[in-house]
Amino acid sequence: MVARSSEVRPTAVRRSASPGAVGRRGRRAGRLTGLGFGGAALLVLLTGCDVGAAFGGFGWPQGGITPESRRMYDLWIASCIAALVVGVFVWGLIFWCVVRYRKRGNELPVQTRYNLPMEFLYTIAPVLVVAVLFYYTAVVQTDVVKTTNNPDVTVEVVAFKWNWQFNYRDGQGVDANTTASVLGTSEVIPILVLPSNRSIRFEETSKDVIHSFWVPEMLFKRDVMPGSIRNVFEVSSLESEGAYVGRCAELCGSYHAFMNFELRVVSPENFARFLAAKQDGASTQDALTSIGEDPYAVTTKPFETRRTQDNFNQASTTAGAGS
Ligand SMILES: [Cu+2]
Repeated sequence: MVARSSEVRPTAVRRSASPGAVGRRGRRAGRLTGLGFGGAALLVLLTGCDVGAAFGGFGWPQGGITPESRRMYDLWIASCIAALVVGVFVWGLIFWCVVRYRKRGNELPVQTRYNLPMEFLYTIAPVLVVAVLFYYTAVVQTDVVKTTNNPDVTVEVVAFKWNWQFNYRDGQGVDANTTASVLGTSEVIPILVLPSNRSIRFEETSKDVIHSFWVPEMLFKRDVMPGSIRNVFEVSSLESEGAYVGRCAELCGSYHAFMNFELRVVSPENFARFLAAKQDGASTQDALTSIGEDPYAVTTKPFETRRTQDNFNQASTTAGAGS
């Protein structure tokens, strides 16, 4: 009976059933698992040495100047490392299978079906990976869009085709008063002066169409909506003093690309002096000069619209005039 039943079994099955083969497989599986854990441990060690900087931020902009930007950056780097760990594991399995189970003859390989542990693994593992990524994304997002009741500075951002106005406010919401204002023109880039190491609340509103307030070093942009919608966001601190270019990141019309401004981060003392000078009626340029800052933007310049009489279509003007 035993002899008969062993005769109908495929050769490969008989081979795998031998205790020696099981031991070898066990050792191989152990080695693979060890390699996987070793690789993961190496990556964790490398994380301590700032993997992000070594790999150019994996495509994410570096040099953020707010705590929020650093949290988003860390989330991105951790997600990339997690993806790489999974990727290396899968690539390893693929190449191992290609070599281990390459065609050696005409014998049909073992046909494995209904391997419940494997099916369980490749159903549960992706769900776990997505759940972990979702959890950390939700935590970071909640932190980034969080607003507080008592920010140190509140500034109203007013966008219009194609420039910006920045109003320093004495409180929050539409009912607060503007205590000083900076307005951009076609000739002068508006400079938004803000203090370092203070929490800043931005309240956005548009006079016409949808714009988007974007300072690349904040690694954050938010649409500026017309009407009653008042988009609000906060940064808990601007950590590095300096000048940073700001842009409109929403295609808002012909001169959208020219809609730049400059964020100038100064010390809290200089900010107080700047604001006092503005409230005394000084121009933005004079107020900037009074605190030892460059009076004009240094990161961008007014664009040449080239809208002169010379390049204006005279023929169409004439035709238009007659109608
Ligand atoms: Cu715009």
